[in-house]
Amino acid sequence: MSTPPAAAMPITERNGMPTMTRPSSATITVAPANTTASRFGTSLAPIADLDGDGRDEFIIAQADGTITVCDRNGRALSGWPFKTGHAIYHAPRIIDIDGDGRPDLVFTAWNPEGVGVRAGYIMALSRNGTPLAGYPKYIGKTVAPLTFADLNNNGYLEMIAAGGINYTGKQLHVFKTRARNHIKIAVLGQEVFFQ
Ligand SMILES: [Ca+2]
Ligand SMILES: [Ca+2]
Repeated sequence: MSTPPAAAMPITERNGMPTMTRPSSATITVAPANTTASRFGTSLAPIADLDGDGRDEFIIAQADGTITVCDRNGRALSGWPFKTGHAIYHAPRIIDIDGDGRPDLVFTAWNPEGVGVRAGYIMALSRNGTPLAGYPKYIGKTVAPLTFADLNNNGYLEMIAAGGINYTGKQLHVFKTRARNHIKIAVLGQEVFFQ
């Protein structure tokens, strides 16, 4: 099911962040899809309305493997934090990876004590902080954020992960997902799709 794309809104930049402005009043700032990890595992916190109340939450990933979702007052939402116990070097991607209409958090983690393919994995969490079916997916040592693209042009995004460092298996992993080939955000209470 899809909704026709809305009329384009002017996109400018403010404080280094892409900003879309409606001529009348409202301005929203959209976090970058990929935020840059430093060697210490810190990164910008993505924002998304995970609980559907119309207000964005902050998603914070720490180098010790803790993912926390906080409301605008800094309070952790129910079900959070989620502790992997393994290093995370980038901010999670917020994407509806299982196609149920609710946003999920997806990221890679490195387990230095893991051997071979168990040294790293992709984890996907529901907005309530529970692992999705089929996760984790073990791909060997991995520290890079995930990339999503519709490689076979079927309307669904494939998930692309670089992994396998110090592992003799595949170095690049591609997984099918149920995420659709568009980005959906809420603007003034209306859903807007960007292809
Ligand atoms: Ca919210
Ligand atoms: Ca979902």
